Amino acid sequence: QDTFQAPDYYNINDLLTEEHKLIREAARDWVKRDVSPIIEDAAQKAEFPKSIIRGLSDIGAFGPYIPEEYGGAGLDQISYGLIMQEIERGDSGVRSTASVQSSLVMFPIYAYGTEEQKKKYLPKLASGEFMGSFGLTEPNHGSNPGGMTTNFKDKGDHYVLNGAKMWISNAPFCDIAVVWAKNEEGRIHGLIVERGMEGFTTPETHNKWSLRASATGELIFDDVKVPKENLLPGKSGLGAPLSCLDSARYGIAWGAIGAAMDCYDTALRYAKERIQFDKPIAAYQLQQKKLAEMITEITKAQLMALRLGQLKNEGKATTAQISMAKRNNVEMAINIAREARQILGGMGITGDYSIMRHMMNLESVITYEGTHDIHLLITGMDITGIPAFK
Ligand code: TGC
Ligand code: FAD
Repeated sequence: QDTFQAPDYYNINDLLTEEHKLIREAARDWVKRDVSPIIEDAAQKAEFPKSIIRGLSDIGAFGPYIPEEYGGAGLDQISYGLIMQEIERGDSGVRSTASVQSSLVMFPIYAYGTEEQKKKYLPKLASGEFMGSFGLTEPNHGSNPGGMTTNFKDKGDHYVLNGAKMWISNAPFCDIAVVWAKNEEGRIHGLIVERGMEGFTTPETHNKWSLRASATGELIFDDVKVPKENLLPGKSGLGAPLSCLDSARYGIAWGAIGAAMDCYDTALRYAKERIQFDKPIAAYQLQQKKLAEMITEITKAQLMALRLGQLKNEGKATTAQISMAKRNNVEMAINIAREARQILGGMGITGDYSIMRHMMNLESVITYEGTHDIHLLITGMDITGIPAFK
């Protein structure tokens, strides 16, 4: 049974609206009921549990901030963050699926698509009838997506797409992919590629020790004919995919708090119950130091995420502010997972507890959506005005 109790040391709850709390409770209840009982088995088997797609849609995790007229939940950015926090409390892989669907597939179609594209795809993505993936990373271009070689040529009434994307969440089962590719002038555009188009394949990536309950794969394009109406006309250049990353990275800044809260809650409970040398291990200063530092770091991360959410609601959050929160909160979560695992001793390495799964998942979270190093360099560039990437 999932007995999770969310830590809220600074009464951050009081800063939320009634709507925020209702949305968070609905997501929390759903994770307890439908995710926690099945997720360890899915991770052990390295299978994405498709049974949760409907529930993700029901709690508003597919397009939380996309307007209701397109099937989204029409919520604010803090609600979006709270949903991501609760889902990642269950598992980072489940949050990945929601992040990709919302911020990397629905957002670019909503922001840069035509009215026809929005009507055709967004309601089906919001309901989970269509699942999407986002192809930016390539085998030879990860941190440097601007160097991509995937390309499309204008053939009169259609485009022909060639190339390959790697490390793509949801790829093995996606119905559509938002793919970033260069035209003949080398300008980056987004194209909607549909499963079934000839020459489009999505082989799964196996043998992952991280994010095992999320399906990862490649997107391979071998002379794929893409109708011209599938190009996203609203924005081109590297800034178009990077703007989608802003939204997903913001969600991760909240999501990581969920994983950290779960590790802390599990470790605190265990420390109070586990007796060694005739006392609960929570009575020893070394364990208290770990737990006290965890709750301090969680509280700082919660405040950072909430303030960032307020800035996002006002349309004022910058890319660099989002990078700082993603970087800080994921590192916070991975450190807490490692400390919490130690508090559980040998039990910490088993699947009877969620901590080791969170710890392994967070190795992906600290790498994708911009590595820990890249986010540090984004902060460095912002404060000095000098890009140190190249
Ligand atoms: P740079 O020259 O800095 O920028 C190119 C153009 O883009 C503009 N721009 C942005 N526009 C909107 N939003 C942003 N956040 C933007 N950041 C930059 C910029 O102004 C410029 O515009 P213009 O008009 O001057 O051309 O680009 P660069 O090539 O030097 O690269 C900068 C760098 C390294 C920060 C960027 O490439 C980067 O962020 N790299 C990391 C790649 C990354 O995060 N990939 C993620 C792939 S998706 C993923 O991981 C999904 S996991 C999903 C899950 O399961 O949750
Ligand atoms: P590299 O870019 O090769 O980096 C290797 C190391 O070099 C890192 O430590 C990095 O920080 C460092 N480094 C690179 N450049 C610099 C520099 N300029 N200065 C200092 N250090 C540097 N991508 C998508 O497009 N869509 C997805 O859905 C998606 N899902 C993913 C799911 C998973 C499970 C994983 C693991 C990845 C996913 N990615 C996805 C890809 C992810 O975004 C990339 O892995 C990430 O951007 C890093 O690229 P890379 O793996 O090629 O590493």
